Amino acid sequence: MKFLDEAKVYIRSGDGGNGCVSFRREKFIEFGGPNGGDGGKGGDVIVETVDGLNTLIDYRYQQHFTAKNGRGGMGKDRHGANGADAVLKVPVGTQVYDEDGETLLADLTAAGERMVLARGGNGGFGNAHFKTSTNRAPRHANPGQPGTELTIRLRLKLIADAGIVGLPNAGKSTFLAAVSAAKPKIADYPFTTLHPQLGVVEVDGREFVLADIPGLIEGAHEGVGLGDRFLGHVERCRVLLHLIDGTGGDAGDAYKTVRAELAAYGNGLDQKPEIVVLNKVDAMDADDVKRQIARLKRAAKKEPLAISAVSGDGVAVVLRALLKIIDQAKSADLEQNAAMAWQA
Ligand SMILES: Nc1nc2c(ncn2[C@@H]2O[C@H](COP(=O)(O)OP(=O)(O)OP(=O)(O)O)[C@@H](O)[C@H]2O)c(=O)[nH]1
Ligand SMILES: [Mg+2]
Repeated sequence: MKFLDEAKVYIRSGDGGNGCVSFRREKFIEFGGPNGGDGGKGGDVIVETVDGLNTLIDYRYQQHFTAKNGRGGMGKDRHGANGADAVLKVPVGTQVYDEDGETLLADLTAAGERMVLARGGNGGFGNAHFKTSTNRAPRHANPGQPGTELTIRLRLKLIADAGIVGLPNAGKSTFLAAVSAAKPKIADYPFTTLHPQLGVVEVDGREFVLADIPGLIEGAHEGVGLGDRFLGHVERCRVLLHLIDGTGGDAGDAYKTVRAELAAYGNGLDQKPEIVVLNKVDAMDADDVKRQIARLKRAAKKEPLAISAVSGDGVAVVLRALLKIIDQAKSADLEQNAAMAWQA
Protein backbone atom coordinates (compact mmCIF):
# COMPACT_ATOMS: atom_id res chain seq x y z
CA MET A 1 0.00 0.00 0.00
CA LYS A 2 1.38 3.38 -0.99
CA PHE A 3 1.81 6.02 1.66
CA LEU A 4 0.32 9.48 1.42
CA ASP A 5 -0.15 11.76 4.38
CA GLU A 6 -1.61 14.89 2.82
CA ALA A 7 -4.54 15.35 0.51
CA LYS A 8 -6.77 18.13 -0.74
CA VAL A 9 -10.41 17.20 -1.17
CA TYR A 10 -13.45 19.06 -2.52
CA ILE A 11 -16.68 18.29 -0.78
CA ARG A 12 -20.26 19.29 -1.41
CA SER A 13 -23.29 18.45 0.66
CA GLY A 14 -26.65 17.81 -1.01
CA ASP A 15 -29.32 20.43 -1.69
CA GLY A 16 -32.62 20.07 0.09
CA GLY A 17 -35.58 19.02 -2.06
CA ASN A 18 -38.25 21.61 -2.89
CA GLY A 19 -41.57 21.63 -1.15
CA CYS A 20 -44.53 20.83 -3.37
CA VAL A 21 -47.69 22.79 -4.16
CA SER A 22 -50.58 20.42 -4.69
CA PHE A 23 -54.29 20.13 -3.83
CA ARG A 24 -56.53 17.23 -3.33
CA ARG A 25 -59.30 17.55 -5.93
CA GLU A 26 -61.41 14.50 -6.50
CA LYS A 27 -64.79 14.19 -8.02
CA PHE A 28 -67.59 13.61 -5.50
CA ILE A 29 -65.21 13.71 -2.57
CA GLU A 30 -65.47 16.57 -0.17
CA PHE A 31 -62.85 18.14 2.07
CA GLY A 32 -60.13 18.56 -0.52
CA GLY A 33 -57.25 20.87 0.31
CA PRO A 34 -53.55 21.46 0.10
CA ASN A 35 -51.52 18.25 0.19
CA GLY A 36 -48.06 19.19 -1.14
CA GLY A 37 -45.37 17.32 0.78
CA ASP A 38 -42.07 18.60 2.11
CA GLY A 39 -38.79 18.15 0.26
CA GLY A 40 -36.19 15.70 1.57
CA LYS A 41 -33.01 16.82 3.31
CA GLY A 42 -29.79 16.89 1.29
CA GLY A 43 -27.09 14.39 2.24
CA ASP A 44 -24.26 15.36 4.60
CA VAL A 45 -20.57 14.95 3.91
CA ILE A 46 -19.13 12.99 6.80
CA VAL A 47 -15.61 12.02 7.75
CA GLU A 48 -15.19 8.74 9.59
CA THR A 49 -12.11 6.95 10.93
CA VAL A 50 -11.69 3.28 10.20
CA ASP A 51 -9.29 0.70 11.58
CA GLY A 52 -6.68 -0.95 9.45
CA LEU A 53 -5.92 2.02 7.25
CA ASN A 54 -2.68 3.97 7.54
CA THR A 55 -2.49 6.09 4.44
CA LEU A 56 -4.56 8.70 2.65
CA ILE A 57 -3.61 7.22 -0.72
CA ASP A 58 -7.29 6.74 -1.72
CA TYR A 59 -7.59 10.52 -1.89
CA ARG A 60 -5.04 10.72 -4.64
CA TYR A 61 -7.48 8.95 -6.94
CA GLN A 62 -10.72 10.53 -5.80
CA GLN A 63 -10.76 14.15 -4.72
CA HIS A 64 -14.42 15.10 -5.15
CA PHE A 65 -17.06 13.92 -2.74
CA THR A 66 -20.62 14.98 -3.32
CA ALA A 67 -23.58 13.95 -1.22
CA LYS A 68 -26.91 13.36 -2.98
CA ASN A 69 -29.63 15.98 -3.16
CA GLY A 70 -32.90 15.55 -1.34
CA ARG A 71 -35.88 14.75 -3.60
CA GLY A 72 -38.76 17.16 -3.99
CA GLY A 73 -41.96 16.70 -2.04
CA MET A 74 -44.98 15.39 -3.94
CA GLY A 75 -48.75 15.55 -3.89
CA LYS A 76 -50.83 13.36 -1.55
CA ASP A 77 -48.62 14.61 1.33
CA ARG A 78 -45.66 12.61 0.17
CA HIS A 79 -42.33 13.64 1.70
CA GLY A 80 -39.33 13.68 -0.66
CA ALA A 81 -36.58 11.14 0.01
CA ASN A 82 -33.53 12.38 1.90
CA GLY A 83 -30.28 12.51 -0.06
CA ALA A 84 -27.64 9.88 0.74
CA ASP A 85 -24.59 11.02 2.74
CA ALA A 86 -21.08 10.91 1.33
CA VAL A 87 -18.64 9.33 3.78
CA LEU A 88 -14.89 9.92 3.65
CA LYS A 89 -13.13 6.99 5.29
CA VAL A 90 -9.81 8.02 6.79
CA PRO A 91 -7.18 6.41 9.00
CA VAL A 92 -7.10 7.06 12.73
CA GLY A 93 -4.90 10.09 13.37
CA THR A 94 -6.25 12.17 10.50
CA GLN A 95 -6.69 15.87 10.99
CA VAL A 96 -9.07 17.89 8.84
CA TYR A 97 -8.04 21.42 8.01
CA ASP A 98 -9.74 24.27 6.22
CA GLU A 99 -8.55 25.14 2.73
CA ASP A 100 -5.86 27.45 4.17
CA GLY A 101 -4.27 24.42 5.83
CA GLU A 102 -4.19 26.21 9.19
CA THR A 103 -7.64 26.15 10.71
CA LEU A 104 -8.19 22.77 12.33
CA LEU A 105 -11.73 21.53 11.80
CA ALA A 106 -11.39 18.05 13.26
CA ASP A 107 -8.76 15.90 14.93
CA LEU A 108 -9.83 12.28 14.74
CA THR A 109 -7.87 10.11 17.12
CA ALA A 110 -10.14 7.13 17.79
CA ALA A 111 -11.47 4.42 15.50
CA GLY A 112 -15.10 4.86 14.51
CA GLU A 113 -15.11 8.61 15.19
CA ARG A 114 -17.46 10.54 12.89
CA MET A 115 -17.94 14.17 12.14
CA VAL A 116 -20.17 16.08 9.76
CA LEU A 117 -18.02 18.37 7.61
CA ALA A 118 -20.80 19.83 5.47
CA ARG A 119 -24.45 19.59 6.40
CA GLY A 120 -26.97 18.97 3.64
CA GLY A 121 -29.60 21.64 2.97
CA ASN A 122 -32.99 21.21 4.61
CA GLY A 123 -35.92 20.34 2.41
CA GLY A 124 -38.53 23.04 1.77
CA PHE A 125 -42.01 22.83 3.29
CA GLY A 126 -44.82 21.79 0.96
CA ASN A 127 -47.98 23.87 0.81
CA ALA A 128 -49.76 21.53 3.20
CA HIS A 129 -47.50 22.95 5.87
CA PHE A 130 -48.78 26.49 5.38
CA LYS A 131 -52.46 25.71 5.87
CA THR A 132 -53.95 27.83 8.65
CA SER A 133 -57.45 28.66 9.78
CA THR A 134 -57.35 31.89 7.78
CA ASN A 135 -55.50 30.60 4.73
CA ARG A 136 -57.09 27.31 3.85
CA ALA A 137 -55.55 27.07 0.39
CA PRO A 138 -51.95 28.31 0.44
CA ARG A 139 -50.44 28.39 -3.03
CA HIS A 140 -46.82 28.53 -2.07
CA ALA A 141 -44.17 26.11 -0.89
CA ASN A 142 -40.54 26.61 0.21
CA PRO A 143 -37.62 25.80 -2.02
CA GLY A 144 -35.03 23.45 -0.55
CA GLN A 145 -31.92 25.01 0.95
CA PRO A 146 -28.72 24.65 -1.03
CA GLY A 147 -25.93 22.41 0.22
CA THR A 148 -22.51 23.81 1.03
CA GLU A 149 -19.33 23.42 -0.89
CA LEU A 150 -15.83 23.58 0.53
CA THR A 151 -12.28 22.51 0.05
CA ILE A 152 -10.59 20.75 2.90
CA ARG A 153 -7.13 19.40 3.56
CA LEU A 154 -6.59 16.05 5.20
CA ARG A 155 -3.38 15.55 7.09
CA LEU A 156 -2.44 12.22 8.61
CA LYS A 157 -0.39 12.08 11.76
CA LEU A 158 0.10 8.44 12.54
CA ILE A 159 -0.62 7.35 16.06
CA ALA A 160 2.21 5.43 17.62
CA ASP A 161 3.25 5.07 21.25
CA ALA A 162 6.96 5.32 20.49
CA GLY A 163 8.93 6.71 17.56
CA ILE A 164 12.45 5.99 16.37
CA VAL A 165 14.59 8.94 15.34
CA GLY A 166 18.20 9.13 14.22
CA LEU A 167 20.54 9.80 11.34
CA PRO A 168 20.19 7.76 8.15
CA ASN A 169 21.74 4.29 8.45
CA ALA A 170 21.52 4.28 12.25
CA GLY A 171 19.61 1.01 12.04
CA LYS A 172 16.11 2.33 12.73
CA SER A 173 14.39 0.04 10.27
CA THR A 174 16.55 -2.90 11.35
CA PHE A 175 15.35 -2.29 14.90
CA LEU A 176 11.69 -2.12 13.87
CA ALA A 177 12.06 -5.32 11.84
CA ALA A 178 13.74 -7.05 14.78
CA VAL A 179 11.04 -6.27 17.32
CA SER A 180 7.84 -6.40 15.26
CA ALA A 181 6.31 -8.18 12.30
CA ALA A 182 6.82 -5.09 10.12
CA LYS A 183 9.01 -5.59 7.07
CA PRO A 184 10.62 -2.25 6.34
CA LYS A 185 13.27 -1.95 3.66
CA ILE A 186 16.76 -2.16 5.11
CA ALA A 187 19.95 -1.30 3.25
CA ASP A 188 23.42 0.02 3.67
CA TYR A 189 22.80 3.47 2.21
CA PRO A 190 21.18 6.62 3.59
CA PHE A 191 17.48 7.29 3.02
CA THR A 192 16.46 3.71 2.53
CA THR A 193 13.25 4.52 4.33
CA LEU A 194 11.17 6.98 2.34
CA HIS A 195 8.03 7.06 4.43
CA PRO A 196 6.97 6.10 7.95
CA GLN A 197 6.29 2.52 8.95
CA LEU A 198 4.43 1.20 11.95
CA GLY A 199 4.94 -2.03 13.82
CA VAL A 200 3.29 -3.62 16.82
CA VAL A 201 5.81 -4.63 19.47
CA GLU A 202 5.12 -7.30 22.03
CA VAL A 203 7.01 -7.21 25.28
CA ASP A 204 6.22 -9.09 28.48
CA GLY A 205 2.78 -9.95 27.15
CA ARG A 206 2.00 -6.31 26.42
CA GLU A 207 1.81 -4.46 23.13
CA PHE A 208 2.68 -1.02 21.87
CA VAL A 209 2.98 0.65 18.48
CA LEU A 210 6.41 1.71 17.26
CA ALA A 211 7.01 4.06 14.33
CA ASP A 212 10.09 4.13 12.12
CA ILE A 213 10.55 7.35 10.18
CA PRO A 214 13.06 8.41 7.51
CA GLY A 215 16.47 9.55 8.78
CA LEU A 216 17.18 13.15 9.71
CA ILE A 217 20.30 15.03 8.72
CA GLU A 218 21.67 18.45 9.51
CA GLY A 219 19.43 21.07 7.92
CA ALA A 220 16.41 18.76 7.76
CA HIS A 221 14.23 21.59 9.07
CA GLU A 222 15.25 23.57 5.96
CA GLY A 223 14.38 20.66 3.72
CA VAL A 224 17.79 19.00 3.41
CA GLY A 225 17.56 15.26 2.69
CA LEU A 226 13.95 14.21 3.07
CA GLY A 227 13.52 17.19 5.37
CA ASP A 228 11.56 17.10 8.58
CA ARG A 229 8.17 16.59 6.95
CA PHE A 230 7.75 13.16 8.50
CA LEU A 231 8.41 14.34 12.03
CA GLY A 232 4.67 15.01 12.31
CA HIS A 233 4.28 11.26 12.62
CA VAL A 234 6.16 11.14 15.90
CA GLU A 235 4.44 14.26 17.27
CA ARG A 236 1.90 12.15 19.12
CA CYS A 237 4.35 9.57 20.42
CA ARG A 238 4.83 9.36 24.14
CA VAL A 239 8.51 8.56 23.91
CA LEU A 240 11.31 8.81 21.35
CA LEU A 241 13.89 6.12 20.76
CA HIS A 242 17.00 7.90 19.58
CA LEU A 243 19.29 5.45 17.76
CA ILE A 244 22.93 6.25 17.08
CA ASP A 245 25.23 4.23 14.82
CA GLY A 246 28.29 3.33 16.92
CA THR A 247 30.38 2.49 13.87
CA GLY A 248 29.92 5.96 12.38
CA GLY A 249 31.74 9.09 13.51
CA ASP A 250 31.54 10.73 16.93
CA ALA A 251 28.35 9.43 18.57
CA GLY A 252 27.99 12.66 20.58
CA ASP A 253 27.99 14.76 17.41
CA ALA A 254 25.46 12.47 15.74
CA TYR A 255 23.24 12.82 18.77
CA LYS A 256 23.46 16.60 18.80
CA THR A 257 22.70 16.90 15.08
CA VAL A 258 19.42 15.06 15.47
CA ARG A 259 18.52 16.92 18.66
CA ALA A 260 19.05 20.24 16.88
CA GLU A 261 16.64 19.18 14.14
CA LEU A 262 14.03 18.08 16.68
CA ALA A 263 14.32 21.45 18.41
CA ALA A 264 14.08 23.33 15.09
CA TYR A 265 10.94 21.40 14.18
CA GLY A 266 9.26 22.51 17.40
CA ASN A 267 5.79 21.24 18.40
CA GLY A 268 7.24 19.93 21.64
CA LEU A 269 9.31 17.18 20.05
CA ASP A 270 12.44 18.10 21.98
CA GLN A 271 10.46 18.03 25.24
CA LYS A 272 9.45 14.40 24.84
CA PRO A 273 10.97 11.69 26.98
CA GLU A 274 13.83 10.10 25.09
CA ILE A 275 15.80 6.89 25.34
CA VAL A 276 19.30 7.18 23.95
CA VAL A 277 20.68 4.01 22.39
CA LEU A 278 24.00 3.19 20.77
CA ASN A 279 23.47 0.62 18.00
CA LYS A 280 25.71 -1.84 16.13
CA VAL A 281 27.88 -2.84 19.11
CA ASP A 282 28.35 -6.27 17.44
CA ALA A 283 30.56 -4.57 14.86
CA MET A 284 32.68 -2.69 17.38
CA ASP A 285 35.42 -3.69 19.80
CA ALA A 286 35.00 -3.14 23.52
CA ASP A 287 37.19 -0.02 23.60
CA ASP A 288 35.23 1.58 20.81
CA VAL A 289 31.99 0.90 22.61
CA LYS A 290 33.35 2.45 25.79
CA ARG A 291 34.57 5.54 23.95
CA GLN A 292 31.32 6.08 22.04
CA ILE A 293 29.21 5.55 25.15
CA ALA A 294 31.26 8.15 27.00
CA ARG A 295 30.81 10.70 24.18
CA LEU A 296 27.12 9.97 23.99
CA LYS A 297 26.71 10.33 27.73
CA ARG A 298 28.41 13.71 27.67
CA ALA A 299 26.22 14.94 24.81
CA ALA A 300 22.91 13.55 26.07
CA LYS A 301 23.55 14.14 29.77
CA LYS A 302 22.03 10.76 30.55
CA GLU A 303 23.10 7.14 30.57
CA PRO A 304 22.79 5.61 27.09
CA LEU A 305 21.98 1.97 26.41
CA ALA A 306 24.01 -0.17 24.01
CA ILE A 307 22.46 -2.70 21.64
CA SER A 308 22.85 -4.62 18.45
CA ALA A 309 19.68 -4.59 16.37
CA VAL A 310 21.16 -7.41 14.28
CA SER A 311 22.13 -9.84 17.06
CA GLY A 312 19.35 -8.72 19.40
CA ASP A 313 21.74 -7.93 22.27
CA GLY A 314 20.22 -5.41 24.66
CA VAL A 315 17.04 -4.99 22.62
CA ALA A 316 14.71 -6.33 25.32
CA VAL A 317 16.06 -3.80 27.81
CA VAL A 318 15.23 -0.99 25.39
CA LEU A 319 11.70 -2.31 24.84
CA ARG A 320 11.04 -2.51 28.57
CA ALA A 321 12.34 1.02 29.08
CA LEU A 322 10.02 2.27 26.33
CA LEU A 323 7.04 0.42 27.75
CA LYS A 324 7.68 1.85 31.20
CA ILE A 325 7.59 5.44 29.91
CA ILE A 326 4.50 4.73 27.78
CA ASP A 327 2.71 3.32 30.83
CA GLN A 328 3.67 6.30 32.97
CA ALA A 329 2.48 8.75 30.32
CA LYS A 330 -0.80 6.88 29.91
CA SER A 331 -1.57 6.80 33.60
CA ALA A 332 -0.70 10.50 33.87
CA ASP A 333 -3.23 11.12 31.08
CA LEU A 334 -5.87 9.10 32.89
CA GLU A 335 -5.30 11.05 36.08
CA GLN A 336 -5.55 14.31 34.21
CA ASN A 337 -8.78 13.24 32.53
CA ALA A 338 -10.20 12.17 35.86
CA ALA A 339 -9.25 15.53 37.38
CA MET A 340 -10.92 17.36 34.50
CA ALA A 341 -14.05 15.24 34.79
CA TRP A 342 -14.11 16.02 38.50
CA GLN A 343 -13.97 19.76 37.86
CA ALA A 344 -16.65 19.67 35.17
N1 LIG B 1 26.51 -4.72 12.27
C1 LIG B 1 25.33 -4.18 12.42
N2 LIG B 1 24.72 -3.60 11.36
C2 LIG B 1 23.52 -3.04 11.53
C3 LIG B 1 22.86 -3.06 12.79
N3 LIG B 1 21.68 -2.42 12.64
C4 LIG B 1 21.59 -2.05 11.36
N4 LIG B 1 22.71 -2.42 10.67
C5 LIG B 1 22.97 -2.17 9.24
O1 LIG B 1 22.99 -0.80 9.00
C6 LIG B 1 22.48 -0.51 7.70
C7 LIG B 1 21.37 0.51 7.78
O2 LIG B 1 20.26 -0.04 8.46
P1 LIG B 1 18.78 0.52 8.32
O3 LIG B 1 17.96 -0.20 9.31
O4 LIG B 1 18.34 0.50 6.90
O5 LIG B 1 19.01 2.02 8.77
P2 LIG B 1 17.95 3.20 8.92
O6 LIG B 1 18.28 3.93 10.16
O7 LIG B 1 16.57 2.67 8.82
O8 LIG B 1 18.32 4.10 7.68
P3 LIG B 1 17.41 5.11 6.82
O9 LIG B 1 16.12 4.42 6.55
O10 LIG B 1 18.18 5.35 5.59
O11 LIG B 1 17.25 6.33 7.65
C8 LIG B 1 22.02 -1.84 7.13
O12 LIG B 1 23.01 -2.32 6.27
C9 LIG B 1 21.88 -2.73 8.35
O13 LIG B 1 22.12 -4.08 8.07
C10 LIG B 1 23.53 -3.68 13.90
O14 LIG B 1 23.03 -3.75 15.01
N5 LIG B 1 24.74 -4.20 13.64
MG1 LIG C 1 15.15 2.98 7.49
